[in-house]
Order: sequence, then C-alpha cells, then structure tokens
Amino acid sequence: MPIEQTLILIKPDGLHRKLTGLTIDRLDNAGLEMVAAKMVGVTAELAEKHYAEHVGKPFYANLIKYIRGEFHGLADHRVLAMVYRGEGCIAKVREIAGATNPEAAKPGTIRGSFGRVTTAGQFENVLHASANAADAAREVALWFRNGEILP
Ligand code: IDP
Ligand code: MG
Repeated sequence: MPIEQTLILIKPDGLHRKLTGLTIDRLDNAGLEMVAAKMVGVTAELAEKHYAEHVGKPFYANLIKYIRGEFHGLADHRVLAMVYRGEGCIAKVREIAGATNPEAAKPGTIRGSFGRVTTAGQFENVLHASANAADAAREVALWFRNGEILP
C-alpha cells in the first residue's frame, strides 16, 4: 500500500463535545502519524471551497453554518485541522471515522458512537476525513501551506 496523506478536521460538534483526544488516540492506535495540526477560524470562503462539491444540495446552507461552528457557539468559527500520513491512510481513517450518516455508521466507529442526526436533519458527525486520493490532495492544499507539514 502506498504512503498517503489525508486531511482530518475535528468539526465544531467534536470540539464542543470534547472528542478531540479520543479521535487522536484512535488514529495513533491505528499506526498513523500526525504530520500537521492547527486551529483554524473557518471563513465562509474556506467553508465554501472545502464543500464545493455539495453546492445546490438541500443540506448545503446548513453544512456551511455547521462547519463554521454556528450551531455550537464556537468562538472564531474554529475547527482543528490535521494532516495524517501512513500506509493506506485515506481508507484507514475513513474506516475509523465511519459512514457519513451517523445512523448508518458501524457501532464502534467515531461517527457511529458519537455522531447524531439533528431533528432538522443535519448530520453532525464529529470529524471530516478526506474520501479519496484526489479529495485528500485538494483538501490538504486548501487547509495547509507546504511549510506547515512535516517533510
Ligand atoms: P463525508 O464527510 O463522509 O465525506 P460527504 O458526502 O462529503 O460526506 O458530505 C459532507 C458533509 O455534509 C457530511 O460529513 C455531513 O456533515 C453533511 N451531509 C452529507 N450528506 C448529508 C445529508 O444527506 N443530510 C445532512 N447532512 C449531510
Ligand atoms: Mg466528503
């Protein structure tokens, strides 16, 4: 398996519910290595670039509010952004994260254990993890500059 990099975001619900440590612990125990990390204030522009593929979907407007912390009262619209590196890292992190819809995610995955679907139909699923190699390359470049990632 190739050595890959992937983008992980601890979303506002994950920060609000203090699930950062648990998430990092699970990634550590899967043998994956953190090679970059920073708190980021998510501007509307960054949120819209990150979620460009979802423009026009019924959940899009709330998705932009969600990733900017507007449902969780977070100061500065913050998320924790990280890059992980390792063999087959992209698929491994998706497996640890679980399916997009927390109701469908396997028990024991982060989303399956801790995600929720709100009464308004919003998926609050704790973390973002790049879905494939093309997304990972685009997303890592969107959130981090070269010098911020360990060589
Ligand atoms: P992913 O985060 O597992 O890659 P995507 O399909 O890329 O899933 O969707 C991005 C984010 O948009 C999801 O993590 C979730 O927060 C939200 N989302 C996706 N599909 C729905 C939906 O059908 N209803 C509400 N929110 C959704
Ligand atoms: Mg996605």
